[in-house]
Amino acid sequence: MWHAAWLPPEAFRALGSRRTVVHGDGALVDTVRSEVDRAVAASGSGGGPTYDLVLALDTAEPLPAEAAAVRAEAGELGPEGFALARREGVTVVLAGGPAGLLYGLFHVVRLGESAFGADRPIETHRPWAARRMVDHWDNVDVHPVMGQVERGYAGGSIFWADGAFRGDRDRIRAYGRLLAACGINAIAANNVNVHATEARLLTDRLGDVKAIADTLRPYGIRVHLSVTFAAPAVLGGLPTADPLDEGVRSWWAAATRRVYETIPDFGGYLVKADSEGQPGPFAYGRSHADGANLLADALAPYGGVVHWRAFVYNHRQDWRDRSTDRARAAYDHFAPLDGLFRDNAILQVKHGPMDFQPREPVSPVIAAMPATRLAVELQATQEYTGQQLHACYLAPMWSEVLAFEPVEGRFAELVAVSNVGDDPFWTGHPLAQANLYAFGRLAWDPDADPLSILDEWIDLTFPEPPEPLRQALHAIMDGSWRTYERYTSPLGVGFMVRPGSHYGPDVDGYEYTPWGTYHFADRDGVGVDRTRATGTGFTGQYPAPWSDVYESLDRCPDELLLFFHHVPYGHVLHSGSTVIQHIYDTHFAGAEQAAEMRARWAEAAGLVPADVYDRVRERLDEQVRSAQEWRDQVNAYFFRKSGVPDAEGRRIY
Ligand code: BDP
Repeated sequence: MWHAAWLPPEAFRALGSRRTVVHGDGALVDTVRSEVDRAVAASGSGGGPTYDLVLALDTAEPLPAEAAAVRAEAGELGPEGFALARREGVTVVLAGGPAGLLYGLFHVVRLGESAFGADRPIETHRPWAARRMVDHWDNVDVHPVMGQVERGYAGGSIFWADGAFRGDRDRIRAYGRLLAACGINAIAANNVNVHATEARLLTDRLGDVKAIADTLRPYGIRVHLSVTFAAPAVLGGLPTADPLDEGVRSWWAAATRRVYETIPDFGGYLVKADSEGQPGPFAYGRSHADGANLLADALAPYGGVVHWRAFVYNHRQDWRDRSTDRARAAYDHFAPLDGLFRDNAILQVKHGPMDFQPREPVSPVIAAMPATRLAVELQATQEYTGQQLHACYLAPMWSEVLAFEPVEGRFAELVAVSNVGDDPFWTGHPLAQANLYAFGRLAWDPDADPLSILDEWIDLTFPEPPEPLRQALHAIMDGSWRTYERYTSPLGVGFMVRPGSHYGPDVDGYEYTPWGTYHFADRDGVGVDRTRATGTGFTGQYPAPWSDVYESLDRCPDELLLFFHHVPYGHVLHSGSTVIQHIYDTHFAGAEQAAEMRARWAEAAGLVPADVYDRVRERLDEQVRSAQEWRDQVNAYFFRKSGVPDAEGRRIY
């Protein structure tokens, strides 16, 4: 069995003790009705004598007077929007479409009793992004190195096990509820690295995709599929997968027609091409616009979209050749293609120029492609942020990305790599649930405050939380991303992780490898010179004034200093500390803060279910151990390189 995560029955208490009327028809409205019925049944109250909650589609006829009044004032709600008001003892949710009714219902659940108190003036809610998507890096076959879920830290896949569809529809349905309750409306059901079995999901294994789509549809979630660019060759037996070849174009058209015959509301394709060994258009001398447009054209008749990933770089670099810079790659490949993509091709860009490090600047690609539809990809699965063994609440980082001024308004969709598996707590670390929840809420409203979102998650997950529990959770989670940043690689330099697994420190693990992920530490200094003046020129990929801010040693923010500059250990930061002393101080502080986090969790004993308590406790033990390991290795490494002692005289090994 599995935990109810942020939808335990108690979260529906306020709803369950009401008499509710639902107006409207259709599958999603039926879902709303069944949610209401379930809440009423669980409360055992049978609801009040007269209705005090109206949930209505704005097209429903006739509407009760209260809802008709809201309709008269609500304005355009859109297919997923809703209006909420409370007047004369009746709360009204009026939705522009069935999905909006579902989101309105979950909003009432979030509000709890406060939805039924004093009068509330009419407020309208509409999602910022039309698509709010999670990508599952789930394999159908167990991959010999990556396992069932690539970079998965929460057990097996909820969709696939050992080469087949798991068939556990109850679990998939429960997952759909969780996603809908935080506003997510699309998933990709398989890994972007498409191996032989996964490729066949497009053809003879399409029935499994249909089963997932059918199960998630009642929660307003559309299913997308990762496909291999080589499909016409590997599945269709064609001699080529050249995007301009007529045979290839017809193959994709026919394959896509079959997909839509089977799954009429299929979302579209997700493609990782010419990246880390995946096939792509480069093999045929074609551009990535040619590649993306091929699939976009096949999908267009059905309203489908292709998400084409911008994560394209050379992973076989010569580390001795300092002229290449992996950070530049996505921009160099894609910025010249701006304006060449079809309307239903969406370029999916990782939020940073490298690869989901705990601290990176925002990718310059996002500001460079005004004539292209863009999605920003975040990583909920904690590949580089503690692998769901460490508590690391990522929403504050994501908020910073979303608020970065040059990219605001430049992209229209958010995607997260999923952190979910078949673990009873869904995410391995129970507190990692908050990352998935927060992702959905930020995709709905990027301006939402990450700490308020955390409160929402706390209230839903541990209904009516005692104040000490709320405080302990905030003490542990609010600053956990910055704490993680403190005890791992310093000042934005990244990648001091163990190669392959990406867990734990290995200070030089990637330094002399082909992956393009270097820190260049020597006896004099550390950091990557990405300036135009003397370095790789990466700073020039940003618009002004950011290109100048990052170029300038004086103006570059401390936390990104080593991402953009190679500096001596004695370089003085804006904070007043030297780089070397900052490294020592933050690593001692980060490890201490991890220990404090563990101490605070003791306050939650008896206030959360015992298995949740124990699981979090175990993981905090590991976090404390691992943070000390990071501290000791990073500090010892820089002490030995630099020979500079710690000003505080603390022990460095
Ligand atoms: C990297 C992961 C790798 C993924 C790749 C990607 O290490 O497993 O396949 O990203 O995003 O972070 O395609």
